[in-house]
Amino acid sequence: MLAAFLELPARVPSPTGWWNLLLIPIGLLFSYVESSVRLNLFGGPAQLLALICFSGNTTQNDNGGGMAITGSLTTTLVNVTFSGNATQNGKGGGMCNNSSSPTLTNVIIWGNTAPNGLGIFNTGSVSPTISYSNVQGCGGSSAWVSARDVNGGSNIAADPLFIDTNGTDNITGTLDDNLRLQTGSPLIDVGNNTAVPCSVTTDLDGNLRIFNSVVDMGAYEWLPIRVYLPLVVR
Ligand SMILES: [Ca+2]
Ligand SMILES: [Ca+2]
Ligand SMILES: [Ca+2]
Repeated sequence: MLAAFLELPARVPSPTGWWNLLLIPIGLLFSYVESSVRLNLFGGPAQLLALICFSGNTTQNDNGGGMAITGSLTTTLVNVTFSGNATQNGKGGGMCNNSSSPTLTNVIIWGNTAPNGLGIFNTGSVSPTISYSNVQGCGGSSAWVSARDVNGGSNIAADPLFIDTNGTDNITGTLDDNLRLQTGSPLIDVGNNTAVPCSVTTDLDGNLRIFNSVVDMGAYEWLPIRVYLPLVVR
């Protein structure tokens, strides 16, 4: 069980954009990374990353367009979304695990680009465990294709049906990017509730984290759109 967050999200500047930063007892939690700078984790205390969208992060020559984890630290990712990240000449458009074996649950890695290792690139002695997640190209748990990632079960490989990955400005990595799930997304109600830290009660929008009894994959929980017709009084 994880203790409650110490602070509500606070916007802090990154070298070229901004991050929302949460502090939790076991380390730093970045709730949103949206800049041209990817997140790098090097050693240090155990890290929990939850309710995060990595979108539009790029690197020229390094591995891991969205983030890179280096060293033998304990990293847990829960309900994190990687989309629209890229490495131009490296490997792993979404993330790179270098001598580190994170645990991924309820995670989406979709629509990231790299010359090699489309979503995840592993190097060194690593064996990330992935479960209840949607990873592009993984084949799903029933037809697992990755020799380096451990299939923890209940994984799928399906178009997430994001609402609009690059938003109304059609530019990936800006504030209007919409990585919420459309109605009918195969990622709705297929996550693992027990992986959600008890201190995480809302999604990235501040809505209920678990709606319809089962948590969705990714940083956002799908909610039905409720339309209320205007009341006409005669
Ligand atoms: Ca945009
Ligand atoms: Ca668009
Ligand atoms: Ca749900």
